Amino acid sequence: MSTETPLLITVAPTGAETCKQTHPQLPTTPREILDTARSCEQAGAGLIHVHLRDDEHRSTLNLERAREVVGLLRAETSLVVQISTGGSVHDSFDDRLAVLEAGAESCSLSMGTLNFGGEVFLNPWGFIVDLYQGTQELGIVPEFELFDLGQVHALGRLISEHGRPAGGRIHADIVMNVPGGVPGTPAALLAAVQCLTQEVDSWSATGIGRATIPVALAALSLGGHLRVGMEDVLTFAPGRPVQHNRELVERAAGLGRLAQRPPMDGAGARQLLNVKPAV
Ligand code: KMH
Ligand code: ZN
Repeated sequence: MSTETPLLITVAPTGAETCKQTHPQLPTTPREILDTARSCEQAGAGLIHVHLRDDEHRSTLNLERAREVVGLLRAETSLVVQISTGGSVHDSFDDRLAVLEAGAESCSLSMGTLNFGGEVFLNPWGFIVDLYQGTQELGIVPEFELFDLGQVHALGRLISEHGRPAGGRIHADIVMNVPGGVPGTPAALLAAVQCLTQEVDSWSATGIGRATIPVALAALSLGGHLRVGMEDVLTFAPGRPVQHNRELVERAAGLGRLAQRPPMDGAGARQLLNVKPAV
């Protein structure tokens, strides 16, 4: 990976944890998610990481809702569509596996259990393997979510025991500053990158909350890609809430241009991850 590589910006617009009632600008309905996706695509995003909400704006993995949102995004944007298999900490393993059937070309795949704030995000080894084999069977390109150094190590184990993913490319996302995970510091990012298995083809990083800017700057300087969005950060600057996911994508694109790494579009993201062209 080089610092001359064009920049993949992933937008994670919704997440599972933030409450629509306290953050009305959070996109939760299929229409709002689609409008956000279009706007973020114009601003430089190449991939969208999708969480679903029900009609009451609560986190859900309902398959019908998943198919609706994925179908809209695939029909109306060129973004690579990545469904979250993490869901919320309350979702069952069965529901997290079933969402592979939503028609998305990519999915997230978390590489281990961790404390997640006051809750526990459960990803035992057997479940990781089931999910991974599901992606291989269905031809879905996984993005490996790495929340701490043990999970970075576990990715090497998964690849050596179960082979390469669908599409052949290994792309990881280092998620930093979750209370319970790796801290959101340049030193921790460097440690994680140095521990990645040599087989990793590309990686992005995201810093939760106030780690967003230090992690972005460190990732850019190490040749990594960026994930931004209201799943991860709700404050644009001290005392200034995020108004729209687009402004986070615009900021990431601006940092990328400064680093002489202009953002890649959906077609570029497909090439990077070896995801089939949009139909
Ligand atoms: N909501 C977190 C518990 C993923 O999308 O795959 C898990 C998560 C990871 O957001
Ligand atoms: Zn997520």
